[in-house]
Parts: sequence; C-alpha cells; structure tokens
Amino acid sequence: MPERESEERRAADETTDPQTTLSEGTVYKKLQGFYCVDTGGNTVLCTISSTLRKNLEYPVAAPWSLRPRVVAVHQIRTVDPVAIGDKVRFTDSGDDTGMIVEVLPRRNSLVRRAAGRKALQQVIVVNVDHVVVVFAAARPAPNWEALDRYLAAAESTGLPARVVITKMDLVDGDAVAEEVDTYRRAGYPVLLTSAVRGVGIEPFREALRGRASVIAGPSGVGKSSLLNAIQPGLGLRVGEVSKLTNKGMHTTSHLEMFPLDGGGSVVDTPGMREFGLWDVEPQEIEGLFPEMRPYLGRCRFRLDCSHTHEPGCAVKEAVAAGAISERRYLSCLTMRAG
Ligand SMILES: Nc1nc2c(ncn2[C@@H]2O[C@H](COP(=O)(O)OP(=O)(O)OP(=O)(O)O)[C@@H](O)[C@H]2O)c(=O)[nH]1
Ligand SMILES: [Mg+2]
Ligand SMILES: [Zn+2]
Repeated sequence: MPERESEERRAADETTDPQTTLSEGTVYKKLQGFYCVDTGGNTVLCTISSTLRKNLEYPVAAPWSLRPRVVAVHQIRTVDPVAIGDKVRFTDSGDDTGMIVEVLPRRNSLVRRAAGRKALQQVIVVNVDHVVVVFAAARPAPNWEALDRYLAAAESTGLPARVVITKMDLVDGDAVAEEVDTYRRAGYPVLLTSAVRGVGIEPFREALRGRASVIAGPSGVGKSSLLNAIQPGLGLRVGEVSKLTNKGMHTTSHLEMFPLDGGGSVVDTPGMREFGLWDVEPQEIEGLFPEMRPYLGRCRFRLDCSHTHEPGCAVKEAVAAGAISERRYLSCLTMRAG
C-alpha cells in the first residue's frame, strides 16, 4: 500500500469520535486493502483502523524502526488481521463506507501454513460450521494423500469435514470405490457428484443448506462448477483444466462468501495444491486420523510409540486386522515425517 494512503488513513483514525456508535457486520470479501462488510443485505466498504493495522505492520517492519511501516503489500496479505467470515464492528460514515475498529472473537478458523519457505500462518476463513473438501475422480487425478492433509487440517482446527468426489462422469464408479469406502469407514460423509451430468447435486445442496460452509480442494477439480450447479445465480467463473498438465489454471483467484438461497452461506476458495498443517506436533498427527483414535495410547509404549517398528503396537495390529486402511496409515506416517 502506498505510504501516503496509509498516512491518510492513520489521520482519519485519529479524528474518530469515541462516542460514535459502531455498526456490526460480516466480512464477505476483500478487495486490495478494502473489506466488504455485509450488514444484512447492505454492503459497506471498509478500511481498517490503524490500531488493527498495527498488527500487520509490526511483523514486517525493520526491527530498529521506531515508526513501523508496511514494507510490502505481499506481506500484508499473509498477516492480515481480518479474515473472510469475521464479525466486525465498524464506524459507519453513512455513505456505504466505514472503518473496521474491532474484530469480534472467532468461533474457529481454518488455517494453513502459507506456501513458501517462511513459516507464516494463512487464515483461509473463520466462523464456519464445516469444511467441504472437493477432489475430482479424474482430470486432475485424485491425490489421496493430499486429501488426507486437507482432512487432517480440518481436524486440527476442530472443524467437521466431509468429502465430495466430483467429475464422476469421467470414470467408472469402481475406480474410486475402495477409497470412498475408506473415507466412509473413517467417519467422513462422502458424496459422489457430476456437475456436467447433474448427479448428486441435490444431496450436495442439502449438505450446505442452513450452514456456513467452506469449499476447499485443488485447482480445477470443479468446486465453482458445483456451486453454480446448486445455485445458478452465483454465476461463478469456471476455467479449463490444462490439457498439458491436467491441472487447474487457478480460475477462482480470491475468497468470497455467498449467501445461499436455502439459508446459510458458502465460501468458494481458490484451488490449493497443498494444505500444510499449522502448529501441529508430529506426535499429534495420528490423532487427526479419526479411525486411529480408538487405538492411541493402547500401544505397549503408549504415547511414545511411533507406530513403525515397536512391538505391541495397537495401530499396526489394527492395520493388519483391516480396521485401519493401510493406505491411510502410510499417509499418516508420511505426514509425521514432515
Ligand atoms: N467432466 C466434468 N468436468 C467438470 C465437472 N465439473 C467441472 N468440470 C470442469 O472442470 C474444469 C474446472 O472447473 P472449475 O469449477 O473452474 O474448478 P475449480 O475447482 O473451481 O478450480 P479453481 O477455481 O481453479 O480452484 C472446467 O473446465 C469445468 O467445466 C464435472 O462434473 N465433470
Ligand atoms: Mg473455482
Ligand atoms: Zn503404536
């Protein structure tokens, strides 16, 4: 953000009358430094107060600087103190613009480790009821380990998750049957859909009705297409999958929350190839696999067991007995190894 603009906003903050009554609303979209706040049908375009912004200026300021400044817009995004789904209080200028001065406590937040070398937390969305993880049966071919990571990330934030395997028109049902069974036995509801053929659309609509949902999954799997199928009025942009790499072209480029006709809301997200876990210790990872939980602490070496080479490992016994899928078990070990 240009320095001058930042100074102007700071000046505006200082003239804010403490007696001004504050309005409340929900952030549903971000536009380059502005936040679209919904107040129940009306949109107010807000900036954020300097007090809130300090949270995002300090981490990127030179450590010796007495007057911290934003050094790069890129970094603003990674440490943005306001997220999609946040309930906020703002001063209302009366012309559909305002300034956010407070973020109300969050019920939960879906976070990941931002892509890149630096350990930075990226808040995807907050205050949702569940995560709907969408993968394609083909084009792009499903990477089940990547799906496991999405599910583990949801578990780590305490959010319920469900799985949707779409583009079922491209494969024989048997192609994914084994994995569908694995996820169902692990406790995840699984829906099979095709936006092209209109298969599974009604159950998908039903799963979202009346709840605050976030749709996550890699680029090109058909997330936006599914949302258009349940609510054509959304008119979300849909993009081709590269013929060369069979990967999506990142058609959805920003997060946005939409109200649903049947009640509830949904956040469409840009495809994310990886969903890196944030703030999870390696020994906590098996606890993010619901089907493993009954066996944890039952190994001979209790919580010190790595479930690889130890004798008397309850997890390995459960894998051998078929109670835990071997593929998910290996996926868990891979995740533990980092
Ligand atoms: N055959 C088939 N193609 C589909 C289906 N759903 C979506 N597609 C196609 O898959 C491509 C990607 O669809 P999108 O809805 O843009 O995918 P997305 O997951 O939103 O992708 P990003 O926004 O990049 O994350 C488009 O060419 C769609 O027409 C389906 O059920 N069957
Ligand atoms: Mg999309
Ligand atoms: Zn063990």
